[in-house]
Amino acid sequence: DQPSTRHPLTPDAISAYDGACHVLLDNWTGSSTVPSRGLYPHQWSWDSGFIAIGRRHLSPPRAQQELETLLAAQWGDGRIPHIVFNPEVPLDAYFPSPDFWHSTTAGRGAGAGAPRHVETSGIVQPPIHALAAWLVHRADPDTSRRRGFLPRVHPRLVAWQRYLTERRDLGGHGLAAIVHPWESGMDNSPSWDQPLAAVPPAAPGSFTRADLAHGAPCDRPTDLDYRKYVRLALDYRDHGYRDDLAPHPFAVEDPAFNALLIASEHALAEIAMEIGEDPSDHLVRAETATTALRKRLWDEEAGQFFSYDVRAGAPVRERSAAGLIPLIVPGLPEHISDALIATMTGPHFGLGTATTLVPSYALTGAAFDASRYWRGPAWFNVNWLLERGLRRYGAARRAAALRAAMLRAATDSRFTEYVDPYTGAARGSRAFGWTAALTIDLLA
Ligand code: 9YW
Repeated sequence: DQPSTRHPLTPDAISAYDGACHVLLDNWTGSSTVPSRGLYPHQWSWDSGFIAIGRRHLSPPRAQQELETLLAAQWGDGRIPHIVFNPEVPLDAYFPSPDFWHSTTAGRGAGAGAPRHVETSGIVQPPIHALAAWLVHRADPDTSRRRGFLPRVHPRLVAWQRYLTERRDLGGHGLAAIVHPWESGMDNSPSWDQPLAAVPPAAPGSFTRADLAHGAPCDRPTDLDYRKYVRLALDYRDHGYRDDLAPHPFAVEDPAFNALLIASEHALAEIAMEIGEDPSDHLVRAETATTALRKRLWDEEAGQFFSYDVRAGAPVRERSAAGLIPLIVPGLPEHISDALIATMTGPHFGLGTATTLVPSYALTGAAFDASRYWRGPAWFNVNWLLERGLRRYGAARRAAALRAAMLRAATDSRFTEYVDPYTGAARGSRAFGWTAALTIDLLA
């Protein structure tokens, strides 16, 4: 973890803290936290990572439980599913529901070792978990040691990272590939338009979207996007979620996903040392993946990382904020960290000039849309990662301004899911878990 400054408790800070605590209390189910009561009523993988990072300041045992509830749904092959379904929630509250994924059905999830005691999805989300576990431990090492938290989660986190670096190295260059846009956590990013182009959409009317009951259609992915998401997920399911059998027509190396993989490998090294194990394997793996990230995804001329479309054998030259997130990776050469900060604050992302928060996609990009989900709006988890990256690479003044802007936007919008990057207007659902949790982390 990087040193963070202690911040004064102003009346604004107290009210932000209070509001954020309420969201986390309201969204707690007894064993984990829902991202949002209406729109996302189950447990989501990377949400739980961010939420645990905020919760560690309120209740280290609950932050540990958040991660352990998720890890209890880990599959035999090491994957951590992107959704763990709450059996008490009606099937029609969220699409795709357990009767779509069929994780516990023989011939479906069973072949890849899906657990029998709980219904889950069959795809994954970005691997923030080892980093989250380490930060949760650091918040209260005594409680963590007394409860045996790290020795319990370490083998599961190792299996998760190995699943990604071994079974998901579909390009063969030492990076993990995502096989579905939902796996990026940035569902409808313009970076997926090209790799999705040849995917045949599922038939219109073959499923019912539940998300439109909770959000404005112009803030959400389109129907055509959803039809492609459904097709990819069904194909994967019908191959038993087996990475050795599934054809994976969508296979993309995403810089944000891989940056979190690397940050988590560094966290595993810290965890190994804390529990008396040898960290060297983790450090070697982190180093190897960092070299692959630079070789394969860095674009010197663009001053940012791009995704790589494994099927097309070519980079996707769309300026997504995912291409800035490697700023969280330790040990980048100065020319890369300088270029990332210059791109973030230059005309493409406009931080500090056109915007106060980094948009999810470049303001200058042809597909930019200030309202539509991951095609322009600013998200709190992305900005939280970038704030850490700015601090890591010595841009303390910029980091402080970004932190202040995030706190303002989070409280003004009642902890909304995402905001219009120009106006700060709230978009998506309110009382959103990671927005509240990361507010608490920024204030702690
Ligand atoms: C969906 C829960 C998830 C996030 C993703 C976000 C969205 C699910 O919500 O995906 O139904 O579209 O894109 O990052 O984890 O908050």
